[in-house]
Amino acid sequence: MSDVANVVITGAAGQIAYSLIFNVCKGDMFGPEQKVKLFLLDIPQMVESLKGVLMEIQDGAYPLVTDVVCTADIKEAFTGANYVILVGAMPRKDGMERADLLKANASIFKVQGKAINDYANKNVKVLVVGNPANTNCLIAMHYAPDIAKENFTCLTRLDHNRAKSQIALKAGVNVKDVHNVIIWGNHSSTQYPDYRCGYINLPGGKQPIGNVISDEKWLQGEFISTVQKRGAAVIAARKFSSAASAAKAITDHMRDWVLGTPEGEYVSMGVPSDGSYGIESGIIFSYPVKCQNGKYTIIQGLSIDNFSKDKIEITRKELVEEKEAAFKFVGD
Ligand code: NAX
Repeated sequence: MSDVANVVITGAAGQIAYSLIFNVCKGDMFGPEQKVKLFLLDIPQMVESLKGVLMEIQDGAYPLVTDVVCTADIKEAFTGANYVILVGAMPRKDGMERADLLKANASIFKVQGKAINDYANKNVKVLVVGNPANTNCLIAMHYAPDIAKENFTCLTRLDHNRAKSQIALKAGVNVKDVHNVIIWGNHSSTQYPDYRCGYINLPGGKQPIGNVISDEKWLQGEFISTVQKRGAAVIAARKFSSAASAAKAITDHMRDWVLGTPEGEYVSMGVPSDGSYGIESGIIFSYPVKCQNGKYTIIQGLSIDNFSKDKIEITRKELVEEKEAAFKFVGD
């Protein structure tokens, strides 16, 4: 990494970005020594609003920030990028069918994938957040054939963090003591939050989650549905979608990818499937991974019981359907 990392954030005038940008400025994402040049991209109508964000970055007096570029020009934003965080997307509007949403976003992520291919650093790391995140990531990756596929990921860390917190609340422990929960599949309500490989650090040593929480009905029912539907629950209560927690999850995802995960720790990332756990290649699937030296590795050899197989199949099937629908709109 050069002295200064070029970091692109799209949807930079939106509500997630309003937390995320300041996490980056503070050094929470790339560490306390890494200087950053920020490229904040939004649509032309929002560039005026970006100027307000720029003033707040200046007023925050962050020593790690060397420069900030606010733009609606995709070439200006992506040129020389080391890290690209694609947050901006077309939101679902009233009366919009799922197919309309896929179509609108497929065109956005096609253009952005091409721009990453043409202008970004060849080692760029890309995280897609805008929904439908897995399929948007697939589209962007498809249109960036000169960039290694493993450099494209999508965000399921918010779901992962939600799962950890639900387990911590139920077990009455601090969330830092909950480890190795897994989110499998799509960042949607078909995702499968899986506690079976997880453990909790207790004063007497580590214990499987299933030994600490004896309520199996909860683990196989309410736990899963609470995590699956958490986004909708936040909207119902707050009238806006998750923002600060999404920014925290994006920061966790990028930090772990770049700086590495602790020994023995799994985190969940949406990554190009490679046949692991019977998921065909050609979709972006959330797996348990560990990260070292800027690369992730899918954790292999976990046992998958029949209950889990069924859950994983539901989310796999949805991703294949989304892929087919999205590629109808963008061609090959
Ligand atoms: P906002 O509507 O507050 O902000 C989105 C911003 O993106 C707007 O400023 C808009 O002008 C901009 N934008 C739209 N099209 C663009 C384009 N082509 N290029 C650049 N900018 C563009 O949404 P926010 O709450 O910030 O959420 C952003 C996205 O994250 C949404 O798609 C949302 O569904 C998704 N989420 C994904 C999550 C995940 O875990 N993968 C969790 C949180 C969030 O729901």
